[in-house]
Amino acid sequence: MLERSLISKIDSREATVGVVGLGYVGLPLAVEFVRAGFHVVGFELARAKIEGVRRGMSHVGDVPNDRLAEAVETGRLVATDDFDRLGDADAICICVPTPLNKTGDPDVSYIMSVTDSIGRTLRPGQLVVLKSTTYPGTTRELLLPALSEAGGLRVGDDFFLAFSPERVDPGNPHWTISNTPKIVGGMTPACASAAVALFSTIIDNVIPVSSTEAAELVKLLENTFRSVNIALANEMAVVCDKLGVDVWEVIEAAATKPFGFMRFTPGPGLGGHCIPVDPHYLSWKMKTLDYKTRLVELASEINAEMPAYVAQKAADALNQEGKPVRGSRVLVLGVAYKPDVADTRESPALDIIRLLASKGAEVYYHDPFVPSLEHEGQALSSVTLDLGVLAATDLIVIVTDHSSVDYEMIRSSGRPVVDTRNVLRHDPVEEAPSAVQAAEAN
Ligand code: SAJ
Repeated sequence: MLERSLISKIDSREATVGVVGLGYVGLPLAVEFVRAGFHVVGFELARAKIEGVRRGMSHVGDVPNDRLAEAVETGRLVATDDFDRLGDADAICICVPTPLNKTGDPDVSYIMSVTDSIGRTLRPGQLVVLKSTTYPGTTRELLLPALSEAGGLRVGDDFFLAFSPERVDPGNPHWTISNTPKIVGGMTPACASAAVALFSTIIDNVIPVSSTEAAELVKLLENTFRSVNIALANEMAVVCDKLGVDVWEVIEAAATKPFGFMRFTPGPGLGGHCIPVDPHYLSWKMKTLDYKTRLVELASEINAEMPAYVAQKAADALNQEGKPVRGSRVLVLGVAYKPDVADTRESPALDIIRLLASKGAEVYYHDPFVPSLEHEGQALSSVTLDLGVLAATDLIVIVTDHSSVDYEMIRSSGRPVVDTRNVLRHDPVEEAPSAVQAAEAN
């Protein structure tokens, strides 16, 4: 029984774990498996990342250098671009990107390239776990045939195949790999058992579901849930703006409801390579089945419209000052996709910069986490945030509310501000009595 021998190799830590893709998911996972006692081979295409890992220099914010160096010093973490060594691993976790291509459709080329490599060295007793977020059916329709045809091995008997989504909230100090419940869907019960055994060595709570499709959909539900609720918050921001009501007051008041409400906040749009992307994997798959996921798609549209909405608010704010956009100096404060991370992928700030520049504004940015930025072929550098810079600024647009920024300086500069994150925290109750207070006063 190959399943049993694999599980005993996992339990005894004799198993070698392969992690393909040493990014924000793969590198933390590799380090956790080393800390659990395994030999880990990290497979990565980028030479710079491989060299960095070997030197104990982390390229992932959630993995401090000392933690990586400690793992390397055990002698049980190696990084390589030699994918022929995939056959050495008893268990392989695929943690490669699943972006959208130019037409907005799923790009599973990274998954398929790795799967082909695994297929070339697939041997009896190996477990393969796909972790990349993808559309339901990917594991069964793409990976299973590619691996089964490779060497005539039978899934569930000769090799094991599962899907297990990552749940990483970059920058979140509280929820870590080990204390975040892990969902696992096996192609067969034996596949599920092997995957549960593997992740149970590093995660407190591992939960099997009945199929790989169920596991794939769990992840898409989690992230689509966020996209839809963020879209509602964004639509409420537009509604409140048109009604002259403070959306932040409304949300904070609604959030006092102890049941049946979950607080989401409006913003300049959706960033990161998950929430803006993942819902499109679901809607794309359903289109192939002639079903239009209208709510999912509408939410994505609303979120995607927010950068243009913010650019318009900026133009309106300049207009209030009697200044045209053209020639005005606009400081974008924060370009990462969310606070206290350095990642600018899909960041709405990039759209806002582009839109304002296209209207003729002289746009520059400050972000303590992002020293430089590639913008339409131009290299932009983060400017120092000081009174001199602020005095020469016609408008400040707060796009990302990093906690380390001196907002008191922003407020005291007296410059006009479009605050998409309510970080200047004007308290609407202090400024003007709410309807409730007005009623009570009468
Ligand atoms: N955002 C809002 N309003 C909100 C919440 C978020 O505008 O109320 C924006 C953020 O500014 C950001 C984007 O949405 O631009 C995504 O934010 P996020 O908090 O979902 O952060 P991600 O994409 O780094 O991580 C998410 C995980 N986040 C949380 O669970 C809080 C989780 O959904 C996934 O585990 C992860 O993506 C992933 O890798 O799929």
